[in-house]
Amino acid sequence: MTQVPPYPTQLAGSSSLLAKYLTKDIFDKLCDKTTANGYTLAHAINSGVQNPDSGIGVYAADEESYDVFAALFDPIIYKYHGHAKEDKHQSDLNSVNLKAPNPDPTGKYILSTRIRVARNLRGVPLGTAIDKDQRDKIARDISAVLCGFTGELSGTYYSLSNMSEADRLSLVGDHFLFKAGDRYLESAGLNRHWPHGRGIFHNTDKTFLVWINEEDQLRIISMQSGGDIARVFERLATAIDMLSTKVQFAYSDHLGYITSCPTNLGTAMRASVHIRLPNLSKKSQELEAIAQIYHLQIRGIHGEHSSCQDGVYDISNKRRLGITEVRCVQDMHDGVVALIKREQELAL
Ligand code: ADP
Ligand code: CIR
Repeated sequence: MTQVPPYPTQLAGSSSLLAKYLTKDIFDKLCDKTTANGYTLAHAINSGVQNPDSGIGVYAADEESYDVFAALFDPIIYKYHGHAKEDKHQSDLNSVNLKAPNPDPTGKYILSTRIRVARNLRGVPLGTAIDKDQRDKIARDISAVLCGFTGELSGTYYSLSNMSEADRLSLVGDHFLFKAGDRYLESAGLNRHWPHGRGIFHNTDKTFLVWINEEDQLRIISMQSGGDIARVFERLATAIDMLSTKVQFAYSDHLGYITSCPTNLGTAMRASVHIRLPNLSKKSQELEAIAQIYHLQIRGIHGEHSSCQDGVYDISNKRRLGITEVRCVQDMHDGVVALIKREQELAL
């Protein structure tokens, strides 16, 4: 008989969505449930239990996790994305529908623009439950597909196992590569067998990059200096189209692209700028208010959970599910236009 874990009392002081929605009743309802990949409630909540400072605190192992643990995941998804159980997701990667002239043509505020999507393969467990052979196979198969790309997207695959420490640190420092040792991912089981099966593909200019087997099996990234958001989106859409002709991704009509963290469901897209806002940085309530109106998330520029330095922020769309990719980027664009306008007013 499987042993049922006790209710995690460590959540008492946490403000995560896990702590908010994992009542004793929900816990009792879900604590003996398991998905076909052997994923239990204890696995799904471990990150939030071990890291009480989590914002969310849960991870999935497969599309089935979102059904089996729906009593916990549904309210989290609704709170984060405003997407209800009966809602459907929609996709639109057509750059013609995006109205995003460069908000900063003189380059005074926007340092760089980056848009990424997460993808996972249909029928393969997510990184939280994948085994070593399955992970290695993804790295082999996907890098082979990417190495067949031509033109602007042609590039090289670099495995993390063979990379020198100096090269790795330089790629991380320049914002191209994921960091090692994230404690939220660690306790979600996403760092198992590190660094095996992990790697990065990129073109010569490092404007098109694909992370393999980090938080999601693929993170497809388009980025460049400055604020030409439309160009970055167009490049990403082309790359996604090309990959989609070779690989089948996990997708549902309700949840869109299936990802290990529920915040990434749907478009799985985060469109961001690194932007200098020295005056607004002294008025954090105003900054937060604009972010809320335009559905923006504010991060520091050294990745998630990093803090702001010298008035430079990572500003991105917060919503990803139940809205299209074009809408995600439009949220970010329109919010950035508003932030720059206010920054200019404050400078007068
Ligand atoms: P993700 O975008 O995959 O959710 P992170 O917030 O951890 O994850 O960011 C990953 C890396 O991408 C970090 O090094 C971060 O600084 C970099 N990055 C994010 N947005 C931009 C941007 N607009 N310009 C340059 N680098 C960026
Ligand atoms: C957390 O719960 O804080 C981490 N597991 C990361 C959640 C996703 N990131 C985010 O919403 N900023």
